Amino acid sequence: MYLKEELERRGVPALLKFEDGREVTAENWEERRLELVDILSREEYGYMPDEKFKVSAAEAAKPARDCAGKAVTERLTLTVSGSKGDFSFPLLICTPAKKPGGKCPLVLLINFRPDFPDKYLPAEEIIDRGVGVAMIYYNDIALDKNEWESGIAGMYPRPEYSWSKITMWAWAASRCMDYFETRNDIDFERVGVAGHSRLGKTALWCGANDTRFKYVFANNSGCSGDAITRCKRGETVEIIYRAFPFWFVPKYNEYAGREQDMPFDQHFVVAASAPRVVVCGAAEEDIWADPESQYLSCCAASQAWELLGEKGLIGVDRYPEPGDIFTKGKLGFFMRPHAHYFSRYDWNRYLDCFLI
Ligand code: GTR
Repeated sequence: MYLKEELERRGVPALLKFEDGREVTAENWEERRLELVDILSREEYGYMPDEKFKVSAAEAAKPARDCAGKAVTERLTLTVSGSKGDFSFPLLICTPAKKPGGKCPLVLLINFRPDFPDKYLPAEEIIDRGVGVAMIYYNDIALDKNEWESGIAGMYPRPEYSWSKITMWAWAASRCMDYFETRNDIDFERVGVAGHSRLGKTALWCGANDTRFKYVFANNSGCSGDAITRCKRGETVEIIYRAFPFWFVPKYNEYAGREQDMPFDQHFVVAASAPRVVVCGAAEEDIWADPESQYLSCCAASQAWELLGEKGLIGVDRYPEPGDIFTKGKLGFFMRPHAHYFSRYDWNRYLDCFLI
């Protein structure tokens, strides 16, 4: 394990031990994985409603040729039906007009804006690599505010449902996946979920909950995302909870200033998607997220892939430097020069992993 001494110094909890003390093996990994999801639900992000939803899609506009005719963009309205009634939100899907074998891989971006294209969504470059891209706008699901009336938050309110805005956004991505499964032009072995910053946290949490996403791309997700919380620089539990209590369940705040008491750390959310592909992107100047702590999480989480006989993180035994790209294993990490942003450089790193 890379940076083993540093992980020990920070007192990061063991990944490969059950809460009851049993050893984790390749045979019981799935049981441990579900335990990780349960711990993170209980302590940090909350639980998704425990019911089966039905989804249907309607055209919101006629499909249009895009990207010089290389792509087709569909604007849909997805309706999710559950015990509390119907809930609808827009879903955009842009796929290559020519799909070899009639199918294409697809990345679902949970985005900050409803615009298409968008500065975080370089559609033509993605299409040119043979990949489709879908997008939802997170405020269409539930507002990024400390209120519980909007969107799905109003239909499944707290405290009756113990969830958070991050969990609601992740839940919506899974409902998109329900819909993708009804189509015959998507390669289900290659569907990924991506997000940046708070939505990078969301992408990780979505991958942990929904194994149908075979790729998880967490861009600059940092605190309460891919960064080890213990002894982290920049943002802490206390700071993030004070600013964004609604991203979490109230229990998380108990660890403000008491990170050492957490029965988990963020390598759990990274490992909860093992042995699927997870790639964590950091940015050199993003000290608030803390690239060193982001890399540490990958070092610790890699044990899950290795336990299963898979290539985990193929990295180095030191903290990362700008320009480092460690994406040869199924758990990838890279550190882009410059600041917090979802850049084309980042997309290209994710697409490199997607297309091998
Ligand atoms: C910051 C927050 C970070 C990150 C970021 C973002 O204010 O402290 O954890 O999530 O917002 O989402 O842009």
